[in-house]
Amino acid sequence: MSRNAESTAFRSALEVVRGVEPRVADAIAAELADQRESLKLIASENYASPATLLAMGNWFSDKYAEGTVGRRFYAGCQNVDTVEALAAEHARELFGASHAYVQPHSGIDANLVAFWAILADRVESPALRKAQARQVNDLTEADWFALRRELGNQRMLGMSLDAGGHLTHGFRPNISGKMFDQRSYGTDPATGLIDYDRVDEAAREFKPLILVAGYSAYPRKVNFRIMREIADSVGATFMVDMAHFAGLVAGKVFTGDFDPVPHAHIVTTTTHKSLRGPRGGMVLCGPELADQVDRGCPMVLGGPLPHVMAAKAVALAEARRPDFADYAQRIVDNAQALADGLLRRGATLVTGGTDNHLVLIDVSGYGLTGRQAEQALLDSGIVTNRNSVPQDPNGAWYTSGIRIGTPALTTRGLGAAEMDATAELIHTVLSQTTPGTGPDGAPSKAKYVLDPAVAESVGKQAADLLTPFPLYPSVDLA
Ligand code: DSN
Repeated sequence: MSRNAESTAFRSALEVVRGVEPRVADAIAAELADQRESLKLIASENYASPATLLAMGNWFSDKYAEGTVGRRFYAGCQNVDTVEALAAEHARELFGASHAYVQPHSGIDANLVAFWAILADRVESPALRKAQARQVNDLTEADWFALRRELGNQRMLGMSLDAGGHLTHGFRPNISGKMFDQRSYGTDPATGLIDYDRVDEAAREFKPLILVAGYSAYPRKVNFRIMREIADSVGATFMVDMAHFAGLVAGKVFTGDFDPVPHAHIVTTTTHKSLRGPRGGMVLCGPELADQVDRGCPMVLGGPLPHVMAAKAVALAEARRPDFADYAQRIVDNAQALADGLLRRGATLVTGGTDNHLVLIDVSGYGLTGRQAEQALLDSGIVTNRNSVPQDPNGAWYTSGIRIGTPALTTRGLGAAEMDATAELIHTVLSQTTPGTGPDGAPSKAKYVLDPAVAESVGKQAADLLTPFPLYPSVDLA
């Protein structure tokens, strides 16, 4: 594809939008400019390819397609069938899964589909069986009451939030925490690592219906073979949410015991993080759960987004190319170079390093909260997000951690030398920031003091670091 074609495509699209609402066209162009200028270290973000982005902006957006391929509730879905089938085929081949469901709009949606499929498969409820057999009209009020009672309060065991687990794994601010009776397993306070013996103990004591593995802020690999053995020993369904590290599975950096697909009964993911696709979700499973998973829409989801499924097909095709494996390995090499650079400069890292795409800095070593550190880094042109650390004394709002990840900068082409330079910039900002005080002079967890000259100098260095690695070099909007 020539660079010219990509520039023409995006320029023309903006021109058309500008003809109706110029402020939207301007905001789209400004977003590209902002992304080009910032040192993006948000572990869950990336840059999708021009082909992936362009596959989303079209008339597939106009089509309703509830149901699944070949079994729709609307007529005229033959082209939607084509892209949905292609996306599912690429997903199955890429991950070695027997079934792929590519409709979820996001990670939470994918998890809800998985929860529903597991409940529907596992919970003993005659009323549910009737409902599943499409005999809904035969259900009495008492049946419906029993169905709700039997589905409610099932048990889930997942990784605790402050150890890096995710809200959607049964935590109260999320619907999953209201649906399930949840317990969590943490990490070893000395090493920061998952202690599988403790997970085993918790599973034996709690006897969950679902054991969940997966994380959004744990900087290490998880041994899914051991987790499956634990699930089997208590008769739990083993679910893995690989949203953060799906790209590392796709790129065969995580193989054997660390590849969730052969070990889990069901795997969920987003498609836009390390996998570098469009915003969206996906579910992979074996034949036992496939039928329930395929009921995701309209059971759990609103109408599928065919334009996003088209983009998923494009991105998954890209991830099947040999160069994606090289990309995935470079994500981890970069994270390790960043971790090494921070450690050499005296930073404290949760677990002492990383073997995936993310690094979690405990900024209490710099005398800061996560919120202070996040804002000071942002002032200096470095985009990160604050995150709890295990047993965080500052809670989930202020936190004591900064989470950084390398998928996006690796897409731009930055390598080990630039990661070391990035570590220097982060360390400079954090070591020169001090906690501030509130209006009454009391210590504040949000206010901070950073010399604007330092922020400006770091911002300039960050911009210089990016100059040799233009974002979307094929796209010129001028
Ligand atoms: N919001 C994503 C993240 O940043 O990790 C996960 O939901």
